[in-house]
Amino acid sequence: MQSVIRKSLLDAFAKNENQYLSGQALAEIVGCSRTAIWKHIEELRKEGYQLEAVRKKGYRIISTPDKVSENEVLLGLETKTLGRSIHYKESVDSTQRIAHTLAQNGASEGTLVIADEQTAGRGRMTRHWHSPRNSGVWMSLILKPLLPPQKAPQFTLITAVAVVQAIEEVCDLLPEIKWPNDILIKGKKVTGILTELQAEPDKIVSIIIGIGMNVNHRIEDFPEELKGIATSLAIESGDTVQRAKIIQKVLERLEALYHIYMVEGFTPIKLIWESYAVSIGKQIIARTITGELRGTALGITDEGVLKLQDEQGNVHLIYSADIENKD
Ligand code: BT5
Repeated sequence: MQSVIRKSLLDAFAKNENQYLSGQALAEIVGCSRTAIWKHIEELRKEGYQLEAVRKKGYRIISTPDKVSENEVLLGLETKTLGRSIHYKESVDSTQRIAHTLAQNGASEGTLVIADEQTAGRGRMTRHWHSPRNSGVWMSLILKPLLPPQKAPQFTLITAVAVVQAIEEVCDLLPEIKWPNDILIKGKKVTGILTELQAEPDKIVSIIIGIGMNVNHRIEDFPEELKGIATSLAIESGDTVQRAKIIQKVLERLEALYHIYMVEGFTPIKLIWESYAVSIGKQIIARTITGELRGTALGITDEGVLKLQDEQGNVHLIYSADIENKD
């Protein structure tokens, strides 16, 4: 376990990003001797932090290890609320289950659960979500908007926009959104979103947004059944990606979009969402729990519901489905 001193050291570097901090200054901030600081700096190096030491100037963090525990995510995170309280676990069954329990026990808005590995990660309708150790972002975020429960599905779309924007910013790739909850790169799934709800009849108590993002997987890391349909940021960009960095960007983008949504409603989000959507205007098959519908995807309503026009010209509103493009 990381010591309290190392945590306050990292906090100090986070607050003074890109600046050198002298041994003396650090000793004063964390309240120990300069010799102790030196020992803790060595410990941080062993943990994978790259620290530069310059005479007469002090220490500066050059890079952090690819870890997703509290310190790495908080270091440089520019949000007010989202991700400010982090529950990190090396291995869990599902971050969704933990977030549900935390929410039931009164966790505050923005509480984030992150795991290095999920042994029973889940998708929609109890499908399995492949979540191997150390290669992806497996996280669940608790939001508590003062809204009626029927608004909850919009959060999948808001999150999808935050994810594509974050990917664009960190990796210079061109991700697309497949309604309602898939993020694709060149047609392959890189991220899935799972929005779940704790609600009273007329109001949301908590929304639990699960995000599963394949980050540093190589193609051979996927099981056979996913090799043809899944991809990762590293496969597409040719570079490994710092998972903490992408988590930070998702949280920052989501916080901004969430604010816009609460003040101005869904319309501005819908416009951005449409600019990333793959199926709009295309021939699609929508598989819902009650059956299959074929037709043209016309777009989404102001509520985020998919509009599909069948061959007879009837327009159907689709609240939840798996979509397959036909052209
Ligand atoms: C989703 O479901 O896409 C939502 C996935 C949400 C996962 C996150 S991880 C953190 C949090 N904790 C959890 O336990 N879950 C959330 P759905 O649209 O139903 O897609 C599921 C389907 O995607 C599966 O049936 C597979 O075909 C495919 N799949 C499974 N693992 C995948 C992966 N790692 N990458 C790409 N596709 C995958």
